[in-house]
Amino acid sequence: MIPAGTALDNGGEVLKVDDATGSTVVEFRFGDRAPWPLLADGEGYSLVHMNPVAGDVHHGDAGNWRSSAVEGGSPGASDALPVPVDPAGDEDGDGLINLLEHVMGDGAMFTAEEAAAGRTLVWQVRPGGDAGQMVIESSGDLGVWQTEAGLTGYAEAMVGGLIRRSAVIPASGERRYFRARVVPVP
Ligand SMILES: [Ca+2]
Ligand SMILES: [Ca+2]
Repeated sequence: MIPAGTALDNGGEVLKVDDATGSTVVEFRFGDRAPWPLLADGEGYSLVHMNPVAGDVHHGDAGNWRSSAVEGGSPGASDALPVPVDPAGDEDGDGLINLLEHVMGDGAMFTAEEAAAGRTLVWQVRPGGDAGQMVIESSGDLGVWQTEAGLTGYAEAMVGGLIRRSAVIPASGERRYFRARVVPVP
């Protein structure tokens, strides 16, 4: 238990939970820089583990955490959205499968804009859409795709109940394509 009046460090720190017999249940470090959820870094939102019942939960992996749906989090309860009954179906007939819209919201916005910092990818995810994980991939030829690791300047804001994320694409002089892929969380 964490004593009242104390708080986790907004700069990230090691968390260790022991059980009554003193053996360690979990020990990991959380961070406050992307890809860790930026809204949980002093903005009032909680860090929420997206798949806490899985056998191997990788607490130290930023991709398994998200910001809470509302400020202050939801202590004692889950704020996860109901898992789509038919993940591969298209309930509203707009060509986007239910799992994609569960994770990225209706219409699944993923676009590029010109910003002061340069060409910027902008996308949205639904807080609580935990049945899938969004991965950004890039390609030079639309044939071979790889997980994009070169984005910089991550930013995050809550807009209309969706988490709006953006990241700057480093200028390379070469044509690059980006796509968002949503993979089911087992
Ligand atoms: Ca749809
Ligand atoms: Ca839709």
